[in-house]
Amino acid sequence: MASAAQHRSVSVTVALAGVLAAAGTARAAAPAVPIYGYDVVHVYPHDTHAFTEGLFYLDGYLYESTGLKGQSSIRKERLETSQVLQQLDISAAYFGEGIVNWDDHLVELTWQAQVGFVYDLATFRQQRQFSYQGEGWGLTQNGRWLIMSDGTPELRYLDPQTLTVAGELLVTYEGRPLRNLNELEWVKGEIYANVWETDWIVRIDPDSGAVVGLIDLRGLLPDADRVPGQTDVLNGIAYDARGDRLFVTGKNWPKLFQIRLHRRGPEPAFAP
Ligand SMILES: [Ca+2]
Repeated sequence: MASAAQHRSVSVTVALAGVLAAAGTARAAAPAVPIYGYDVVHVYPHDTHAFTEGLFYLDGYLYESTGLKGQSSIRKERLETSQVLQQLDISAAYFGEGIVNWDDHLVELTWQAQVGFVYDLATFRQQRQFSYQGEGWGLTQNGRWLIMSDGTPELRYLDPQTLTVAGELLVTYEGRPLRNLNELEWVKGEIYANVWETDWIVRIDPDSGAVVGLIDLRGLLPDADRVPGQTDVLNGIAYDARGDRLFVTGKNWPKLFQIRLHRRGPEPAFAP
């Protein structure tokens, strides 16, 4: 999702404030949603010109998509060095969004063009395109379905063969729809989603759509690493299931982090 759409940022900020306020007031009535902090396990370099829109890990490599018209690409990278081993630049007509692997393919969404692309995973050669309604934001898969976000509280389940909508999941936080779900990752039976323009990732129960965990990534990228006008928001979650490694980064961030989550108790620091 484009941070260029600045007109939306105010309402998003208000929405997060609502999320935070709700957490503070709802504890008396219902068990609070667990909050997770993080420990940094490793820090890797990340391209400060990569406006990250999609990220996944597969067989030892990172795959990343970048956005912005004229700067959109899909890349295969070395985790340790961020060296780009393979890159396909996307037509300037499209703003690249989420990517995910499916079999020998790589599937990509675009933001507002209502067009997605299927590439050969090994060569990045385009094989077909498909269409969908609304916007395209994040993309992941659970071994059965592709799961897509579009900025609304609804996640779409796509048939990976036909790329048509097979179902929808309404995501709620303490009973209320939660929008601005951005980059996605399937992690140990849950859907992790960046909440756009925040430093929070929500953990979603894929059966009920309820947020069952909040990951607080405030402070992950130090202020000293932020370049005004360049460094953008947290976006990008990848999971190495075999090694149980969780990676996160952001748009134009100089670093990509492997993090380990730990449960935090309710505490005043969660106040907005
Ligand atoms: Ca991802």
